[in-house]
Amino acid sequence: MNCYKMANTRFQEIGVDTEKVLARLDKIALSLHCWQGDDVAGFENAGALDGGLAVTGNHPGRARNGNELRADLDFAFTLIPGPKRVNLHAIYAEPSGKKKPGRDELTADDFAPFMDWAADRRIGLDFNPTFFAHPMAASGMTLSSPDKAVRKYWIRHGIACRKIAEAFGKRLKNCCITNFWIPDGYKDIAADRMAPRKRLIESLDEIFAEKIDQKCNRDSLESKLFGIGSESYVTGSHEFYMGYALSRGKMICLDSGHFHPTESIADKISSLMLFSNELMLHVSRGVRWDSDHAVILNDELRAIAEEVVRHQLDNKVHIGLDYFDGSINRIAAWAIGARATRLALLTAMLAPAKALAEMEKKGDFTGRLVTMETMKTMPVQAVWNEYCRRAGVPTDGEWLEMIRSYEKKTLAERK
Ligand code: RNT
Ligand code: ZN
Repeated sequence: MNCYKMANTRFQEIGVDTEKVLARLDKIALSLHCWQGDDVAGFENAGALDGGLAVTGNHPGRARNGNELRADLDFAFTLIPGPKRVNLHAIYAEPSGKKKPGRDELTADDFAPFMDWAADRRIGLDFNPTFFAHPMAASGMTLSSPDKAVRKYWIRHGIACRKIAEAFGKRLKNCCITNFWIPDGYKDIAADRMAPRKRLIESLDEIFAEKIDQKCNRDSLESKLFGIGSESYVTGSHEFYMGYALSRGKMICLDSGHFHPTESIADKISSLMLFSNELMLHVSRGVRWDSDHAVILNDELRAIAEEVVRHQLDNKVHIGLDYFDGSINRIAAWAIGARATRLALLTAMLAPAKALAEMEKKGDFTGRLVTMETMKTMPVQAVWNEYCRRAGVPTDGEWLEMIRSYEKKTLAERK
């Protein structure tokens, strides 16, 4: 008997149908962040990354333009099972004319190569205005800046981005999610912690006043605890966006690296989903700080997946990856994180959720803990390999060689 058949029988014994699980798993799309492919450089030749973001490592073969980035994504897709989306940032515009548009002048045409590419592959795109790595963001403040001209510039950028996202959604017949993250904050102790937040409310309200077709684009807002250079104060804190997003009918975006190091976003999901219809996640991995390490199958990721799966939030919690590691093969970083995230979802789906909840309700905490421990050695890998095989992608242990040969054939040429 093959491994999958044995696993199927074993899971049946605990009341789980692996075929149903595989069908359910295959309906969840993961949004792959384009910026892992080029260390968040973008195509503007803007110079150094800032906004408190930092990429370390100089592994050879970074994508230097749209074609290289799309080729790398295509290759990554051959390593990642299941439905995918791609998450773009405004700095990935590829304007065709001689005159480069300002970020406040960008239009959907500037993203034609990515739109065509996504249409060919029948995948959806997500989007992000880029409020960093730009002279108008040099003060460390954008939408909450005390300088009206600065605020206005970024408001125009926000509006332009939502229109671009709307065009993505329309063209691809696949609703885009536009995520707003701003770097605004202070390195040192703030004298007035409220004024920037008031300005941020006004700026956001102005951006969202622009009517956009909800079927084509919806917005999320991402908080942060601190960044490099904004250690003492961040305008867009978690509490700020909780209040703002919930009062404006917008989505909150929880980034797993944006909280205290021992604070997990997994436990926030059940609370937020009682007050909101949808949620965006940026799955990342902080090591000591918001270091954006490649996501791996750790307890945190498993806990996040369990929350999504146990509460049947498959269509309501949108999962995007967000990290940038330049010290390892960048395509492998995509594959490691995306495979781990899907494997975490599969693992969660293979657990006897109903039985666990029943035990808990009855106060059988012994049974609950024993069952959870038993799950750790159940033959998940056999089901995972079967899923990969059916999706036509390599199983664990098979894809490293593919990475190595792409590195030799394609990345080595990029000098
Ligand atoms: C920054 C946020 C944000 C960015 C991307 C590039 O701390 O996590 O999501 O990583 O927009
Ligand atoms: Zn993020």
